[in-house]
Amino acid sequence: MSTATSELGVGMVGYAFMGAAHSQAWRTAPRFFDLPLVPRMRAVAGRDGAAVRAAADRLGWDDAVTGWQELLTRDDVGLVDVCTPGDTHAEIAVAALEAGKHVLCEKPLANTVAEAEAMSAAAEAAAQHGVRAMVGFTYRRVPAVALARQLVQEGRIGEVRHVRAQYLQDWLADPKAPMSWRLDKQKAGSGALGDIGAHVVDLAQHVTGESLTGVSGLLETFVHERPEAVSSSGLSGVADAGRTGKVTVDDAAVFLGRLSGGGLATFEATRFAWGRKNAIRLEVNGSKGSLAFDFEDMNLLHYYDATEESAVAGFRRIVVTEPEHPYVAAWWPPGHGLGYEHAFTHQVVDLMGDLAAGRQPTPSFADGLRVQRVLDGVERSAAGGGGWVSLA
Ligand code: SOE
Repeated sequence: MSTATSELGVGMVGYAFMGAAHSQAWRTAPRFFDLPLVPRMRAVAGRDGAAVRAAADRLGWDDAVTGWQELLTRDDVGLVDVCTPGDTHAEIAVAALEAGKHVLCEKPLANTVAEAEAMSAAAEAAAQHGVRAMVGFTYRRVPAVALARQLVQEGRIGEVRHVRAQYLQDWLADPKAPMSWRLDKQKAGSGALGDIGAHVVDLAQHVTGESLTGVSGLLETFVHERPEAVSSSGLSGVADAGRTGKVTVDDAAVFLGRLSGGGLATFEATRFAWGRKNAIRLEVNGSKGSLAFDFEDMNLLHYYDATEESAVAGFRRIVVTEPEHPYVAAWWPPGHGLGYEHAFTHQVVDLMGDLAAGRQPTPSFADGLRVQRVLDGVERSAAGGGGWVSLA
């Protein structure tokens, strides 16, 4: 293959927290992994000319442009990476697919089921021409999570009986923490439910290989008004003493569901769990054993094998840093551990491999739509007081 055909120009829209995480992944993936298709960081788009130029320099992009539409007409851009708030995902992703650009889009796929349906339809049409779309449910690519899925697929825990999934953060537990776009329904679609609940819904379905067939849930907003932010960085911001804004999304979501294989699942998503910084906890109990993961100890997977003699059976603590483990061989010697950013790098690695092979990358926009339908089901259930909503 010539050098020209083994490169893919990338254009990214947005350069805040997610844009920074994606940038490091585009930069790092070809340095640690032998990729069949090498990404080139061609241009980043944002509305503020000076800020986007500074971001391009800081994050390592060749060029900065002030309109995302410009990425669609550039010959040196073959993939558009959407790292903007949810209210712009559908417009950008559909236009990019129609322009023949592959798309990687941040999660949740969209703010509504209707938008997600349009995106999924656009992705299906584009796939006819070899143009691919993927949604960024990144935590699938944490090695311990990938190992958990592998063990379920190998039948190590038998039939899935329970999934217990939580995503706990505390960055909004202080009522004085300032407003952000993530608290605005117009921009974010929903609150904890879509921002972090979406991740655990995807993980539950991905790790078990099953689908949620119905849900019942409750949503709550604990703090309805907050100071506006004068500036923000990552998830924190500097509060404006004089102005307040209205929170129009949920602060927390609890819900339960049925899995297609007959198991039961419970979920909790909140930014009000003091002391829990990014606790993504997933426990799966099967007919022959259990698996447990907590992102705050992300290099570990706990495995209980119920076929062992009861006198010596117990949760085994697997340190997921061996070269045999998913993704790990490209990194450090055993025991040296990986972090949050590595999952983004693995996302790029898998995407490049799939594009080079002409395969559909996962999670696809259809998978993103499946998650969106679950989120919508929880919202409908909560609006009606918590009754059952079938997703069949
Ligand atoms: C905020 O809660 C957030 O940044 C999410 O939007 C991300 O998807 C998650 O990875 C970390 O937390």
